Amino acid sequence: KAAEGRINFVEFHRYGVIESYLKKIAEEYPEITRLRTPANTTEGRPIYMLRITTGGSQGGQHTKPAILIDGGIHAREWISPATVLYIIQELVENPENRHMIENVDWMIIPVLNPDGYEYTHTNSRLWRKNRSKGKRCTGTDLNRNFGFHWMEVGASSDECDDTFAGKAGLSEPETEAITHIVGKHGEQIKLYLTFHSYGQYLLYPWGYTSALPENWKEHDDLGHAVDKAISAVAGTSYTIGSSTNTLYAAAGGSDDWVKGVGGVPVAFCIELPGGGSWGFDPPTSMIHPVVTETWEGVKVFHKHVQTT
Ligand code: ING
Ligand code: ZN
Repeated sequence: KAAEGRINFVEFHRYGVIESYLKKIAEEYPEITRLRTPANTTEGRPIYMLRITTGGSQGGQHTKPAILIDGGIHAREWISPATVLYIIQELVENPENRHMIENVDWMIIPVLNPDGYEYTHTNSRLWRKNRSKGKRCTGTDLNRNFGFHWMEVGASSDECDDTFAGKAGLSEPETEAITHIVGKHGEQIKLYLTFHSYGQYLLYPWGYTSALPENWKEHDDLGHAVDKAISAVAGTSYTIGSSTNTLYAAAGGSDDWVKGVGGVPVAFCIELPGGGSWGFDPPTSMIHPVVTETWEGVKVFHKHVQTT
């Protein structure tokens, strides 16, 4: 049974609550956590990255394989930050999972787009982009802004569109936060997971082309193993394949950049289950079932990194 945490999974939290939780656990578990602020947003909010590993700053850290995880690239996909927070809670607060932080170093950003996330709470529930100002409209789609085959397909150059790719590749502080982390720890990072919603897909590169990466079979086998673990809980099943061949072609996604430029061998974009009238607004009663079943999949991802 999971340890009692300081955050709950019966409601979607405002950024301030998430911020307090991260600070509290970083304070309470100094031997296994480090809280960093890799960037600030255009509205001045800090983006947080929690690093979780045993051994403190000396023993082990930097030498183990690492897993990089982000959530909340898209503002309205609320189940994503909830899922990533649950992963943090399990890794930090549940002693049963100690082995998972002993042999792997975790770098976790629960909300990459806090400006957009707050805007979906205060103004417009279905906002997708960040909140950087343009001349006529606001917001860049962070998952079209990464600088690898930027703007080649499935992205818009009109700043008023939901898939506006930005003034240039990597023009935004949020995307820069990811490239900075990967630039610094690229060799160590063996797996990247980016959580989105919705549709129950385990997507691997590429998004910019229908061609497949050299290690597509590793992705495909791993995806099927993860699906098996998740579906064993309550029957939720995922479709596995490359972004282009399974969903649609779109360049500038984070997973394409992390693999294609960052050199991280394995990358997945996980489209969590949907719900509610728009798909992006599952009822709060769905949070606990989704985050707990998804955690079973994360265990399989961890095992893969540990044994390869
Ligand atoms: N889906 C992703 C999107 O950014 C994706 C899926 C990513 C497709 C990259 C192709 C390439 O559109 C959601 N839900 O955001
Ligand atoms: Zn998304």
